[in-house]
Amino acid sequence: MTLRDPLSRHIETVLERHLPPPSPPLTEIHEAMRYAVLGGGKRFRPRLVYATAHLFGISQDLADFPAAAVEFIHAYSLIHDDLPAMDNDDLRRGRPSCHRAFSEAIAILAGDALQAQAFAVLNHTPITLTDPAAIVEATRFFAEACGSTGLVGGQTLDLDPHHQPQSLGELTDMHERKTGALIRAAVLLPYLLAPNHRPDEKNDLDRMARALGLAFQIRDDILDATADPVTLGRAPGGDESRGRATFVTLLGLEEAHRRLEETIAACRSALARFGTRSGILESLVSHLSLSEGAKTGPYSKPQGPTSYN
Ligand code: GRG
Repeated sequence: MTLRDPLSRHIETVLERHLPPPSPPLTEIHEAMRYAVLGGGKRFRPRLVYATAHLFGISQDLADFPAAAVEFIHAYSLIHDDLPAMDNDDLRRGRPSCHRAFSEAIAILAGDALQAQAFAVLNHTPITLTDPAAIVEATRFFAEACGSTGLVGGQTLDLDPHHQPQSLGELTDMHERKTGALIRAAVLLPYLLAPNHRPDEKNDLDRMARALGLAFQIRDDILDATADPVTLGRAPGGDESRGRATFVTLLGLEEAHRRLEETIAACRSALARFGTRSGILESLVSHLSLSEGAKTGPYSKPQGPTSYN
């Protein structure tokens, strides 16, 4: 985890602020929640929230709430994904996964509590900074992204051995839910919360968000097939060894690389109408590139503007 740039430090502070203290009688569950959230991670989703907030000119104070909410959902999904009933992974971010560091029961409950906490935080968005109706709309949208047609639906399809994706279309549909829905929420929540947002800008933003979710997953599949365990923070080749289709198993490595760069280009094209307002968002998009010529490094260490205001 790098804490070098101001935005990284800010994100850690915001996440910490919205987590319950590890004190009796709930010390263990709160420690497990803190372990899962504060134990590293590249913070891609909160960074996306701040980048889109910048695009729509909304304050960091306002963006803090959706930023914490999306990261809490992400942390819960990783805790549950690692459980024996799901992927049964012992390692997450280079450390024992939550159920290994605590118990299975505590890990399940920590995930449950983080999901509730995400919605609590989103609903604490100050009404002095945005319209209460916008908070209601954002909460509804967020619930759909997290629920059985979004994140949970994608995970359900991924775990079903009888319905493994056979085609690129089926694989893309599964990942639009499993990985894409939360990335889309990270992009669209600031738009929904922005006072006086322009409805005519939503289509291009949404097109960008969907392409970004896809690019993120293609990149993750390429890294899973090629990176070493230390870089990954987990055992590589997990999906393939479980017999699951990935963009690499369906397309081959070379074509997966080509699709990744093509999808990143689609993100940039969808952002074109926003001009310089989308500079920080575009820089995050660029960090997903794995091409030799890419000037940027991993998105954990952005080299562009690190604070969005
Ligand atoms: C349990 C409802 C439920 C859903 C789980 C997100 C997910 C669905 C499973 C995670 C499995 C996985 C490795 C998916 C690939 C994409 C992904 C979410 C990678 C991890 O995200 P990063 O790289 O993680 O942003 P860090 O550690 O940086 O936060």
